Amino acid sequence: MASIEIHPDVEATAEEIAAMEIRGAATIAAATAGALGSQAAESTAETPEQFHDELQTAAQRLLDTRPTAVSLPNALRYVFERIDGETVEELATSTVAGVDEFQHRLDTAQDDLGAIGANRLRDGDTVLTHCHSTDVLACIEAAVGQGKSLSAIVKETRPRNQGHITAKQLRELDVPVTLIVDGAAGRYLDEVDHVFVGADSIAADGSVVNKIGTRSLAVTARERDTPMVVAAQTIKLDPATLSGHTVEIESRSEAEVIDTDRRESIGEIEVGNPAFDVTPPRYVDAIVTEHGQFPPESIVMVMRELFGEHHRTPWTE
Ligand code: RUB
Repeated sequence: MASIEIHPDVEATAEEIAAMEIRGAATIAAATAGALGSQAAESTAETPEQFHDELQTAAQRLLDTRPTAVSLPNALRYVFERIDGETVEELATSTVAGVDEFQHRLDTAQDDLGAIGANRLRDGDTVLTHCHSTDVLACIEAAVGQGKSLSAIVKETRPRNQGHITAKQLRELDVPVTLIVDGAAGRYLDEVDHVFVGADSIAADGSVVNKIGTRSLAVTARERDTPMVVAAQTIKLDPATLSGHTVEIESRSEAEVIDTDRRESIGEIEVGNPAFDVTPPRYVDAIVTEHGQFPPESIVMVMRELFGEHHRTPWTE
């Protein structure tokens, strides 16, 4: 049997996702689909069977990078379900068309979601953000586009400081930004009108998996009656949770938390670095998607409609 060649774009994309040079659930999805497109467009397969093997191997390489954002398997699922044809050429053409369609839908979904999220925001409002979410920024950008004047409190988001990216992009929108350390969020919640966060995965019961620190933010926001809004395109819905699977929480390198010298100077310690946490639905006021906003408890209906009862993993079939 001929050896399976992974396209250099797939390898590069996988390495960049693992190293978080490509990060954030929607961006990971777009890059994953693009890499699969390169694999298909420049396939060296001589038979349809080899083509399928190539795509499955590429998909597995991409899946092995980060486990939590369901947008990655959802991107693969979308493209695999559109692969069709008798010859390698036909199979490649349908794959590339599926990738183009997926990427176009991602853009459209984010625009539609942004327009819906913007309706929650009033002129003069202050928004508190955690991490960096393109879905959240789409809501703020749409509100600014409607002429609303907003300001933002931005949590730095240890250990990787994705809040710095959020702060920069908000400044590009001319939104005044106050950058705070994560532990200061409670101090500011009385001054803010909404907390807006993104999601990496949303489970069938409406639990929201997002960057570590989201849960404690949500609990404190509820205590202050500050609305907690999750901006998440439907590719963040995890169909595997319909059949009882749980979302795997990525644990990242201890070196992201503390450098070796500092650590050694402290003495014998353990270091934990979970990258995400789970916010129960009771702390979430609304999930804003491209199809409208939903209370978290009813997101299961959207999930069933979009994915059916049984989630497939076509890259293993
Ligand atoms: C990113 C993160 C973001 C979601 C949503 O984590 O938790 O809130 O992925 O982002 P990391 P988006 O930096 O570890 O990837 O709205 O852009 O999909």
